[in-house]
Amino acid sequence: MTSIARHFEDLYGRKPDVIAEAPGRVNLIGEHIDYSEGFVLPFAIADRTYAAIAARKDGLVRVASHQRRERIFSIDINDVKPGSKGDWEKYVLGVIWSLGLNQGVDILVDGNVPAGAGLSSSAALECCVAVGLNELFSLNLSAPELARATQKAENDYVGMPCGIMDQSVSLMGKAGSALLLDCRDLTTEAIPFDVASAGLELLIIDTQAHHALVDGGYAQRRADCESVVAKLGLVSLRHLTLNELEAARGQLTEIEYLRARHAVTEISRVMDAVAALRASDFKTLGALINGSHQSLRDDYAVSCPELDVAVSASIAAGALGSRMVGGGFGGSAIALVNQKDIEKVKQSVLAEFEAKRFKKPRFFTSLPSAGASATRY
Ligand code: GAF
Repeated sequence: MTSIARHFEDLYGRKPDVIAEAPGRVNLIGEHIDYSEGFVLPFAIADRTYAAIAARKDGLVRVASHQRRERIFSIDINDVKPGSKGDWEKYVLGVIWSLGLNQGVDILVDGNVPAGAGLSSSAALECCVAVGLNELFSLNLSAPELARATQKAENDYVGMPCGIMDQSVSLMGKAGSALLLDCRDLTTEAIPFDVASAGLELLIIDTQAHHALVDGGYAQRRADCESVVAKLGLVSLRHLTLNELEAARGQLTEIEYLRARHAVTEISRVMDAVAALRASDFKTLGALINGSHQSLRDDYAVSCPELDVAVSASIAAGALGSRMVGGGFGGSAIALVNQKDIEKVKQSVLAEFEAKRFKKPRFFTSLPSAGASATRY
């Protein structure tokens, strides 16, 4: 018996019906453009969240987490609607609500996606519950439909106005590949991402920084982009070229101009990164990763001192490229590094963090891994 099934049985006194899993993610390039209908190139990491689920015949919903001492949270299915009680449980309840479930369930979650590191532990949680319920109740929803449902859970139930990238890659990631995702229609293409055979490694640096700006700053960036779209009469920033943006500069505030410039240039960096990967040109990929960070730092203003130091210390120690990943204002950076330079890069980052009296960073690596799955137990 897997350990989550054993814990489920100890907790709820019966076996689960379904066991599901979903990974966290790292985004190689294409940051803060999913909500502008852009293209992104994330991959699913090996770390994942698991959900053991059993149907109930009454209307009771019970949720517990192995990471939170398996304290059982109970709520009637009729009360599962936005504004309900719950803390982290809202990520689970939101999925139950957005899938329109009308009967009770027992759920236990467990996992090893580092929380607060900008590796999408929340998407992993939502997606493992979604694929588990999809299997248990034979909902027959496709991965893009589940992505929309889990995004709705986070937007409307949890109250975080995230885009569609994290849930999509958690559901549709492919082992060995980064996922080129068109955020307009959720079509995907697996782009082989084999750093190891090129003698490289993708280092993940968790800065352990969490700045208060996170929620308000994210929503404000979205609002700035929407304002540009409205002023220029566009469908989304995806439809804007750099020349058109320059021509329209006078209609925008300086902030709006800079935010739009990030979106437009980041989309073209994603396309260039795909071409570089196809040509196994990791030097160019590294330069594009650096360009992404500069744009996120200067035009989009979502970096922070800890991320900037992680990036500059990595590059100074020989990384081919380095940038912040995810929403920003803290969380993780990535660095594309020759295997022989890994220790040097880690030491360089550690030394700079110590000199600046920042909290000690954590290091991870991960190969691109498979997306979510669920099996009957
Ligand atoms: C967060 C959001 F959840 C994503 O939708 C995306 O916008 C990302 O920040 C920035 O690229 O992870």
